[in-house]
Amino acid sequence: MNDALFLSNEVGAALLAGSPVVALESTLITHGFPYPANVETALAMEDAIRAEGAIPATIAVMDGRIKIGLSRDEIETLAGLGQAGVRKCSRRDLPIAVGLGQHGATTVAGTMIVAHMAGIPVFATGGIGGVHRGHPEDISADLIELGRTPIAVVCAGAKSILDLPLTLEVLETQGVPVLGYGTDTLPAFYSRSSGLPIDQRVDTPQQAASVIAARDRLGLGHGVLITVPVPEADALPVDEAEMAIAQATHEADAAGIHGKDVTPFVLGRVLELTSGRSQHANIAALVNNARVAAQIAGALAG
Ligand code: PSU
Ligand code: MN
Repeated sequence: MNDALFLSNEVGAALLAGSPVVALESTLITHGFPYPANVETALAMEDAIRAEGAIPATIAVMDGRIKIGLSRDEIETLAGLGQAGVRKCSRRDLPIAVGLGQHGATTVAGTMIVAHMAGIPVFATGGIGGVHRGHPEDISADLIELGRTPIAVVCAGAKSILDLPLTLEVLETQGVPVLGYGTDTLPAFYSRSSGLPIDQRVDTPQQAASVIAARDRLGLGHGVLITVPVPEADALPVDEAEMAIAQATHEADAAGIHGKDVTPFVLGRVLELTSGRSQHANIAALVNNARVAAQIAGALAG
C-alpha cells in the first residue's frame, strides 16, 4: 500500500480479513459543525457503523500523514484545531498538506481519493458539494471526483444551498449513477425530497451493492451516488430551510466570500439562522447514512 497512508490496527485487520469497512470524512468535524456537536456526531456515526457489524474508518491528514481510522483522541485534536488550524483537503490540497506536513480535513473528494487508495469501497457522509446557487462556475471538486474515482458515496443528497438541477446535470456529464435509496426523487438534505428525479430507485443494501459490483465487473472507474432521505421525524420544514439558505447565500455574495470558504460560511449561517434546528436534521441524516452505508458494505463483502 501507498507509504503516505497510515491505517489504524483495527482498519488494517478488517481490510486484510475482507470485513466490511466504511470510510468517513473529516471536513464535517473541522468545517461543518461547531464543538462539541462535531465530535459527538463523528462518534455517533462510528457507533452506527459498528452496530451494523462494520468498522468505521474516519480519514484525515495529521502532520502530513494520511490517517485511516482516527482514534477518539485524534478526532478531539482535529476538532480542537478547527477551521483555522486545518486545511480543507480536496484533490488539489492533498499534496500540499502531505508534502508540507500540515493537518488536513478531507472533503468528500479528498476522502474518496484516500478510501480508494486504501481499498475501502463505501463512504458515508451528509451532503456532497455541488454547483452553487447563482454561481454556475463554482462546481465542487466532489462532482468531478465522483466521475473519476470508484467509490460509493452514501449521502442525503445535497443541501439546497446548491443549485440542485445543475448539480444533477454535472453528475450526468461525469457519468455518475444517482441512486435513490427507498425514494424516486433526489433528497434535499434537510427535507426528504427535492422533487427532482434520480436515475434509479433501490430498496435494499443488496440492490445497491449489485450496482457497485456491476460497475467493477464492467471496469468503469467512476463513483456511485446513493442518496438516502433524512428520517421523516427529523426533517426540517422546507420553508424554514429555504428562508435560511436564501439569506445565507445572499450574505456570502454580499461579503465577497468565494472558493473553498463558501460552503463552510453558508452552513454556519444556516445553523445560526435556524437556531440550531438545521443541526438536528443534519445529525440525524449523517447517522442514518452511516447505518445504511454499513449495510451496503456488508452486502458487498458478503
Ligand atoms: N455539504 C454539507 N456539509 C459539509 C460539506 C458539504 O452539507 O460538511 C463539506 C463536505 O466535506 C464537502 C465539502 O465535500 O463541504 C464541499 O466543499 P466545496 O463546496 O468547497 O467543494
Ligand atoms: Mn466551491
